[in-house]
Parts: sequence; structure tokens; C-alpha cells
Amino acid sequence: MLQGRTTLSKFLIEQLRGTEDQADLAALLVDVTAAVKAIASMTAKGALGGYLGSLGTENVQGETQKKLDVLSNDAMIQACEWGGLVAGMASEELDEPYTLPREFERGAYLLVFDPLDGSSNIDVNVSVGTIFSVLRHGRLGDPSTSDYLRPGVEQVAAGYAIYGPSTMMVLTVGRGTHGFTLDREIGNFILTHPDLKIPEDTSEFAINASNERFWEAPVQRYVAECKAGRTGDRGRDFNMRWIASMVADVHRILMRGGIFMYPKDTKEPAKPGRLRLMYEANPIAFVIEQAGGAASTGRARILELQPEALHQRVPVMLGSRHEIERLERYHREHDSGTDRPFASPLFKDRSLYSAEGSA
Ligand code: AFP
Repeated sequence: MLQGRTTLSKFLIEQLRGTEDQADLAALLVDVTAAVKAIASMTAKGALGGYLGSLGTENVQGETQKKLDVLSNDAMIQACEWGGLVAGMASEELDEPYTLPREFERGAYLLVFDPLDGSSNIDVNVSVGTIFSVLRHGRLGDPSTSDYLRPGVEQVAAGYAIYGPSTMMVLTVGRGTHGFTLDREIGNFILTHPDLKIPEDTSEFAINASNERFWEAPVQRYVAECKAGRTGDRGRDFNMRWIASMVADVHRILMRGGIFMYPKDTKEPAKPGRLRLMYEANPIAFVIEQAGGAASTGRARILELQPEALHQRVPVMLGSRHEIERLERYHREHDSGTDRPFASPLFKDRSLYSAEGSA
């Protein structure tokens, strides 16, 4: 059954051979896949397993918790707390970091995760995912919240599972981004998408367009140009997708290119964005960059942000590198007052910039 096929475990051991992380990091990621298999089984059962619907409770984000949010969180905790590989864990579903039970040995890593991203899609049977990030715990003793607040460039591993028509895991340990497909007959993840690369250019963008009136001008400008297609500055038509499940939109971008945006919007001025830095933006940014893409807030590289709070939100724009570079240029021009007066009727039909090649 396995001849010539590389399992996730074998791949990790080979990728990490000779590194300081080798054995323990590979073992931790295998524990994460155990949780992913359990979550995959629950999401596949759906209504038959009594897994649909909400609990009527709210998480720290003030969002209604689905039954599967809590069950997925439990699966991640139970799979990873016992192995002596983590010093602690943090989750979208937990207000504070999880302190290991006294009887469990502490390990060298911190595991941060969104156990079920896109859970508002569960009841309508649309793909959802699990996102995880691994940091080093640089000292002895149980981690405090501040020990988790490390920039994304310090991640030693990150990735996601997508529970779609097939269950896949996509991850990086800093040596490229690689995809694995779950073979349910043998219960193993098999390497099916080695060394993924995101095309530098794209004609497909993903954003929740219902928020258009709340976006900042550079994002309005960028999306308006995509919608204008060949009749506008870009000189070519674009396509739009929005699955409202970040993992699913990101997976499409890894497979065929594209740009995903969840920008800051003034709908809730106090919120700097919707997506969380520690367990959504950072791990996905690591995966995207390792596949040759880019990940930005519009004004800064996501992986270089210094986190200030465990559940901090940030603006997110990521995917095909040339499109992110264009968006960042539009933010610079806006902030310096040198952008085309986007809403001005004076320039309604003309642009100060050539359509292409000015990224
Ligand atoms: P849920 O986990 O609450 O469904 O949120 C999913 C998410 O964080 C991310 O996966 C989506 O890209 C984004 O929210 C969708 O947001 P909108 O519902 O505002 O489009």
C-alpha cells in the first residue's frame, strides 16, 4: 500500500534530519495530524454524528461557538498535551493559554491554533479547516501569555488542514510548503503536492465585497481596478471568489494563484481587521511565503509584526507576490498623498499610472 509513497511522518523525518528540532518537532506535527484525523472524522459525519449546530455559548471573540469548534479544540488539546513536546498551548477558543495538567512533562514548543476555521460554514457543508503554528518556548517553566507573543518569523513550523472533498494538510518547517492527502483506507497522510509554488501574477481576487464602503482607499482602488478589468487600468479581466473560509480560499491560492484580502474596515473602527495574528495570519503567512507568495497588512510584512495580545486582529492581504507588491504600493501612495485621487471625478476616466509593469 505504501510502496513509493511518502507518508507525512517519513517526509518530516527526512526534512528535519540533522536539525536541532528533528525528532521532537516531527513527533509534535504527527500528534497534530492525529487531532486532524479526529476532526476530519467528525466533520465528515456532520448531522449523522450530531455535530452540527451551535452551543449557544460565545468564545473570547464574542462569536457563537459551534459544537465542532469546542470538539475540535478538545481534539487538539488531547492529542498534543501528553507527549512532553509542548510547554503549553493557545487557541482561538480559549481566553487564556492552556496550562498542561501537572502529570504531563513539559516540552520545547508552544502550539497555537484555530481548531476550526470557517466554522460558520459547517452547517451549510462548506469546507472548513484547522490552522496551527509552532513556536519555541525559550525558557523553563510554564509559559505566560507574553511567552506566546513572538513574531511570525520565529515560527519553526506552521500549516493547516482543509476538510474538503478530500482531507489535506499543507505545512512548512521552513523548507518549502508541501501538501499531503489523507488516505482514509490506511489512515495516513501521503505526500501529493511537494514544493508548492504560488504564481507571481494572478487574475483572481478574494474579498468580502459587501464591506466595500468600509475599506480604506488603497483597497477600494485595487478592487475597483480588478472589477474594471480590461476596460480599466489593469487591461485584463479578473475573477472573484469568496468562500468565507480562509483555509479554503488560501488553499485555492496555493493551488492556482490569487490574492486573498481581509483588510481593515471602518465597520468596526476599533477592530484593526477580522483575522487573528497568532493563529490565522502568522501560520498562513509562513506557508504562503515558503511557497513564494507574500503576506502583508498593506503596510507591513505580517511575519515581522510584534504581537501585542494573544487574540490580536490584523489586516490580511496575501497570495501572488506581484499583486501584494501592487497593493502595498497603493497604500504607500495613499499614505503619502501621492495616489491618484481615487474618488475624484477629475481623474474618473484617466490614470496617472501605466496599467502594467508598474508594480
Ligand atoms: P468563522 O470561523 O467565524 O466562520 O470565520 C471565518 C473567518 O475568520 C475566515 O476563515 C474567513 O475568511 C472570514 O472569517 C470570513 O469573514 P466574513 O464572514 O466577514 O466574510
